[in-house]
Amino acid sequence: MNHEIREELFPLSKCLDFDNVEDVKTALVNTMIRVVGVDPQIASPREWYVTLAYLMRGHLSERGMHTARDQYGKDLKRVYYLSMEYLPGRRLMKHLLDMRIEPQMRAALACFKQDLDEICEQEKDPALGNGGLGRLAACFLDSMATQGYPGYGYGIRYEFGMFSQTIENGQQVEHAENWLQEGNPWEVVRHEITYPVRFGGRVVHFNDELGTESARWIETTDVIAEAYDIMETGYGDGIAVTLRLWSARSTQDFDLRYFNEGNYIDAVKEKTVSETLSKVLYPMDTTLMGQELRLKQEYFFVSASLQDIFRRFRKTHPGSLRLLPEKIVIQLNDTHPALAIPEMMRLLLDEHKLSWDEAWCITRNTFAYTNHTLLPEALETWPISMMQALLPRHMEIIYKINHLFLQEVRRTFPGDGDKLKRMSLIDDERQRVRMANLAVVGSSRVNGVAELHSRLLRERVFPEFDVFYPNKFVNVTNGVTQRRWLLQSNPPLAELICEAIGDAWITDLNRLRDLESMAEDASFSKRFMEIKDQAKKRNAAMIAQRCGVAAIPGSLFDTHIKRIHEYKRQLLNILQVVARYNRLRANPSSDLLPRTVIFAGKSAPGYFMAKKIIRLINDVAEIVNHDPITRDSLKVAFVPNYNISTAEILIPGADLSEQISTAGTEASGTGNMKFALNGALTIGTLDGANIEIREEVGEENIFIFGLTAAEVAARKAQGYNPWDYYNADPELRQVLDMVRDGFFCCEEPDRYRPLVENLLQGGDAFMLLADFRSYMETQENVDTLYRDQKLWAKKAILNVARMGKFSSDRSIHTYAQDIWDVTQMTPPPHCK
Ligand code: 26Q
Repeated sequence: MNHEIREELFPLSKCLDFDNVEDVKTALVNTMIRVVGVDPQIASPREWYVTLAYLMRGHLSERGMHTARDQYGKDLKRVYYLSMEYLPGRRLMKHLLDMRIEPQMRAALACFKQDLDEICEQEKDPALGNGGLGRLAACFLDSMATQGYPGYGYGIRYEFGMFSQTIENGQQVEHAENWLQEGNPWEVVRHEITYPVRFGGRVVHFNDELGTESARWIETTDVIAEAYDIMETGYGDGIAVTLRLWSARSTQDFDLRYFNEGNYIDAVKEKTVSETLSKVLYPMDTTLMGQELRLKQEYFFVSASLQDIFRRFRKTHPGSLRLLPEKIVIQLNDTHPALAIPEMMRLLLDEHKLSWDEAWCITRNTFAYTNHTLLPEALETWPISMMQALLPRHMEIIYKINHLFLQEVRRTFPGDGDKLKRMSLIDDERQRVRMANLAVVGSSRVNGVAELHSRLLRERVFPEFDVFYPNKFVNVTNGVTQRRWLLQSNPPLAELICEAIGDAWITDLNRLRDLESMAEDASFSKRFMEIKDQAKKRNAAMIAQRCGVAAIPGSLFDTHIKRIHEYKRQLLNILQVVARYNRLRANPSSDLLPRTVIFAGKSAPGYFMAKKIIRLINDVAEIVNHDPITRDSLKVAFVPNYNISTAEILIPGADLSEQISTAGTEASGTGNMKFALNGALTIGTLDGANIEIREEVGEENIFIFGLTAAEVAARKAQGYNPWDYYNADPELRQVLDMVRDGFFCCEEPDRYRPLVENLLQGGDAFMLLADFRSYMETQENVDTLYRDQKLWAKKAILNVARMGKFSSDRSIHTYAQDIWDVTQMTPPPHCK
């Protein structure tokens, strides 16, 4: 392909000068009239939002073309990030900040009597994910773009994202999240980029002309995958990363003409059945197993993505599939896209007629797999019968991969039948396919997401694989993008930092170290604390509006926000709150430090215990917030519908970050990093990335409590008895008795009996009782320190200064070096 001639014919050169306010004004008016079709004289804030979005999208598209031309021209190796979830947050302000044109845009809008912040508020927050894993994918796209890596994201364009949550009578109620109802101005539909995705049918084997055995997958039911692109440029607006989301479309339109009148309605029904594939995100962040629709979603997305990846590869390397691992790498975000491994085998074997050994060599060297969980019950498995019915050819391929793999294992570990059983891709007893084992065998690298997690993965989850594949397991500690989690979510703090040390930290977070010298500077500390105070006021206003709770002015804002899960131990926190309440009531004149305890998070709709915990928090809030003895020194708020946009307000406005999972259960956590970056101190266990945060900030600047992962394991091995703690600790006993006996729910005294029984009779799987006393004592240390505002400020500033490691830029550089083997591009020039 001759790019130079084309370049001449279609130069990417004349575009809008965003620094010229008059030009921006003209462009806005033109876009509104010609594209949105609205008269600017009467436009609503929403119509202004759509106008801005289209204007920016046009620019992003131009950046995308520059990047694509560069990548094709230089034949660069590409990274494909496959993730079932993305939580990118609102786009508008992000792009204005990336392009550094926020002031110009604000000024242009002011001329039209419009307020940029109000306009930004119009945007729906795309909730195409559950929690950490989805947000990580979004941080990674931002970092890839900012740091200039040739990357693409693939995912599903769910019509209904994560449900929106309200709290009614203290309980979670789920509502459909119809985020596309009013359209999505950031996406571009690619009607010409569609692929068929096949399901069901059967496989026939035959010998081809050359006498080699071939397989054909026939009599399938097909669905069409249609591409929607969202462009992402990073800070400085240099390089673009495309996020391509697949939407399911029926193939049935074609068949309709063959149908007689009587079958018409049924034919349309069929059509809607195929289109349910991209209808809704599964709102659980562990595998509640066996939903056929979920398996179909996984294959749908994987099959479309691989067809697209192959198409792009063949454009530049026709007929040389052996080059694939040199030119592309596919990162699997957990096992959800692990079917990509047998799918690539199928394409290479059945469609490209490669030999098994060649196909396997290419496949294994193309994939890498990130694991995000240690909980054994959260490892994905699928019933063989379901896979057999839906993906018969893949099932054959998986059996063959397994057969050859186990043969090798047998040679290395002769006579160890148990080991073979554990390593098998098939769980014979339960008749299920183990997706994690498939992903490990089919990838060149497997990584955990924090040091401890990666070590425990090797020691506890995949010990046999670790011996068998000595260099396969690596660590890449998670990170977060400072562009969203400081620059965008906390502008006053970002500005203070820029004034003090310049703006290099925006793309190189290690530069924050320069703040260390200001930790004891009186005027810097003062401004730092004023900014925190402002952020708390903004936070308090949001909380008042959203849940009607009045935060206590000047109190310590103690914040626990994340998915509601037993292992994350929101229950331990609320038990601590009850103990605090009891102390206040027992001693009303004590000067216990005033606190506002803030919770937010969603429970999986079918997760009984998590839903009880939400209700308990709300019931406790109801009593505590209205008790005249305590209401001025203790407030509890549950903020409904936690999402990226609420996190952007809650995190800057927090003093204390709760990261209190049972040691050895939280893979990494990323909220912990966002809080510390905004100057909150952490109270946490030695779990996930908390350990590395402690290493960075120093143990005197973090509140660590509780058992270590090793101690948890030892205690369990000895036989852990929660009653020992109940009997030995009167304060704990009083708290548990109150919850169990209905103190917080007089109208239904047994409401929380199951929660307490789960702890006492049920064995307390997450060891809340074992850690309770240590947690209480550490919370007292928090109170003591908070009374010394100067010392608190110093520690908070040191936390910010020492967060350099936790930028997703660092994570991405590590992936690029250790796993992907890709290099940074130089940003193409900006047009003027
Ligand atoms: C799988 C199959 C069927 C239905 C749902 C799922 C499913 C969906 C989402 C399973 C897991 C998830 C999400 C997991 C997740 O968010 N894990 C978090 O990942 C973060 C980023 O690495 C870590 O920081 C957190 O510690 C981890 O909990």
